[in-house]
Amino acid sequence: MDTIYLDNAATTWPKPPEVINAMTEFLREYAANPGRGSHQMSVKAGRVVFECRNNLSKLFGIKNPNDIAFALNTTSALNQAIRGFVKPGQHVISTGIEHNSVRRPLEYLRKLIGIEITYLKTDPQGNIKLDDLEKAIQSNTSLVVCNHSSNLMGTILPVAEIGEICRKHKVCFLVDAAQSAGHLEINVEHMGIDMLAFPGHKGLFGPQGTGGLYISPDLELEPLLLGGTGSQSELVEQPTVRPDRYESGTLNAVGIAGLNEGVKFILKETVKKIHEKEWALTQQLMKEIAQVKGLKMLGPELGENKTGIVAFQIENADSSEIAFILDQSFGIAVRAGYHCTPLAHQTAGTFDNGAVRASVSYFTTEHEIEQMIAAVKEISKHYSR
Ligand code: ALA
Repeated sequence: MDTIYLDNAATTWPKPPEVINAMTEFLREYAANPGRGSHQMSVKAGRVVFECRNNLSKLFGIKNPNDIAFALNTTSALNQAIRGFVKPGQHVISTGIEHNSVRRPLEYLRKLIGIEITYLKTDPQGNIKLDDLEKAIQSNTSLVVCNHSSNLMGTILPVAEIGEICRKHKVCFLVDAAQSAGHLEINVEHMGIDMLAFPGHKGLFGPQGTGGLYISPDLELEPLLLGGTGSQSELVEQPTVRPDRYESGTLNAVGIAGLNEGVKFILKETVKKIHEKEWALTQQLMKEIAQVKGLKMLGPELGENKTGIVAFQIENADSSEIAFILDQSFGIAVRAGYHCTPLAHQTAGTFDNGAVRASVSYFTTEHEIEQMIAAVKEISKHYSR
């Protein structure tokens, strides 16, 4: 049985063949240390890292590629951003649909250095009111941090409008692009984004262990990691030069070689086309499973804009059990439970039992969605009373 892979919000699969080829070529022909030696292999490894930074800059409207620091994933990028920026006594605003990768660093700082946090009220579909944001800003507010799209519901937050409010009040704006990079248009200049944390292994089609953080040239963060940067080795202190300041230790250059091809693939296909296809697939799935008795769908209604995520609960059924049956009996991979976002589950009213989440990618086919629909209909029969 071929796997029908609907867990793309966690990690996209399959990857474009170019990604795999570039990684194989890197390992076979020039897997030396980038930015460390002056020999030809090292220079070639450094070049692919440089090229990837350039392509990411094109994708996100970033002027200087050196303002991007590579990271292991969105979580490490968010930790660098939050823990490197927020100071004792400051106030941070976030929302009721954040991932633990935002919530936990914030709560850690609350305990450690006494920061204040406001989570904006969020409706059950995951929407915030911009008015509430304006009202929540205090004289000591230094940062607004939110996701661009919810990893539970696919809800899209109005980041350009939030960015405008942040600019007006001179508050720094950090966006968690875990579910939007490669899926939705992002332009840090036009959207007023000061820091952008993004994964490589999701919408950008890179391998796991890749991602990054854009840091506006106007900001100076406390680096989370200190150590070898391959530059200014004579200094006792961490260099200030970018991106080295935020990239201690050998980079995952083989992963970045793959990510580079993933980003090139997106630039070629266009984010618009990718989003349109993913949205159409969610609509196909939502339209059909909405008719299943006892099924509760989370997030935006049919016809509304969203990313490629469809989460649901079936009455009388445990979400993990549904995911297990989908996998074992139908060969369909989804993710169930709390998706590292208890906040969003509280907002959606599914904190009791979690939810089943199906997430599509550009490579998902209509036929695969038809099979998912048939499976959900079949499984639900066993739970209807
Ligand atoms: N944060 C990822 C997800 O939503 C892993 O599944």
